[in-house]
Amino acid sequence: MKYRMETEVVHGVEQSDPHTGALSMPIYQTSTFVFKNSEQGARRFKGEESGYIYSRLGNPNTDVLGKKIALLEGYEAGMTTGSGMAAVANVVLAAAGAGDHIIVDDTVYGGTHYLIEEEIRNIGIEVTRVDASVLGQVENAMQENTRLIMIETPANPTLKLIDITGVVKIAHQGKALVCVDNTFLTPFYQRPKEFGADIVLHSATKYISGHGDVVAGIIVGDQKFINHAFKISTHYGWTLAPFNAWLLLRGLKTMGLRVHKSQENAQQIASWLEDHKAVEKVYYPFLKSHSQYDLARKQQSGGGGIIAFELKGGYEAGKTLMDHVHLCTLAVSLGDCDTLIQHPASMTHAGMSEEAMREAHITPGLVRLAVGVEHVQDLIEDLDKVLQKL
Ligand code: LCS
Repeated sequence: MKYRMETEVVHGVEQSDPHTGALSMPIYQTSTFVFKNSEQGARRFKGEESGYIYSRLGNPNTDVLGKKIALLEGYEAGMTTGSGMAAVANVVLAAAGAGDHIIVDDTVYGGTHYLIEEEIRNIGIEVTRVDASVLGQVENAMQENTRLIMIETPANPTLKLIDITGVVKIAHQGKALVCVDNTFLTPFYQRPKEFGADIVLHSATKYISGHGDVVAGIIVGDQKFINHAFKISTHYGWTLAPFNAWLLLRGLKTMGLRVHKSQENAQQIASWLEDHKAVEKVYYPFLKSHSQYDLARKQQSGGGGIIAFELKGGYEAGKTLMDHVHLCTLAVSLGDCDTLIQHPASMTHAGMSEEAMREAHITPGLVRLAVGVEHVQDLIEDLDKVLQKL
């Protein structure tokens, strides 16, 4: 990176239109691209000439977005997918096939949990779930045929952290790649590449978009891995639409402003919640009370915008809070300008068995707050009004 992150999100990777000089990249809303003649068509299909063919196989908007996130995360190459879940599936399929083994942390986004349990196991990929915050468990799970270790740090929704350096060391003693889902922190607050991770993925639906109007995914890694993963994407066809890529490029320009504001708000709200009588425990990486505070300080440059907290009143208190806040919007997702609140036990993780929920450390009174960019005092007053009555 030539400049600091706040500058690169605006300027990194040329986007202006060479034909008209338009500063904002045009939306290449096209399914196909015209060849000058049959010779050119043949050369492009054979890979002898660079250029576009058909938007599932590449489009200027998606290409620039992939390159831009690769730049921010410090990797050689990047690609986009139609959703964060497509990115997760794409990484697994690019790293492992039938007969291979993968290790997945026990606390991952609910959708990732279901993908692994209900699809990936069924296609003959062996899976071991571990608590990857305990490195001994990762070490014990390693096999000759382990090809991938998949982690989220901080994990959704408990904000458990995983020592990326430690996991990478174990993986690279064998033949496994490490993929970090960096959705929660973005490259602003954590760059897994600096700790040796091979692949980073994002649900770009979150902070990269920032406005709650797109579903999208990103994968970055070395050129060889991305070439292979991209080929898989062209086969499955989970391509990101050009307009959605354009919205993400637009959202990216303000990402610095948004993530810093959201983090500043989150740090204040987390400290305030810690002293509240209705709250049993607050989980926020940059609170000294977080059991992995030292690790947070080592591998993160900020605490991020997501807080989890445990209500003394358990499940019922969680539901009451959901039903009575006004400014904090009752919705899943995160990373938007709007503050979003959700209660995993009755919402995102409601379909999980009690045992799976216990394994993922989802307790009945756990609340997740994805802090937005509003005035922090308004958010505190909105929460306090309900918490006082619990
Ligand atoms: N990875 C993480 C860490 C996520 O939080 C999500 C979605 C995904 C991957 C999947 O991305 P998507 O396909 O939705 O773009 N997380 C959500 C959440 O916490 N609530 O709603 C969606």
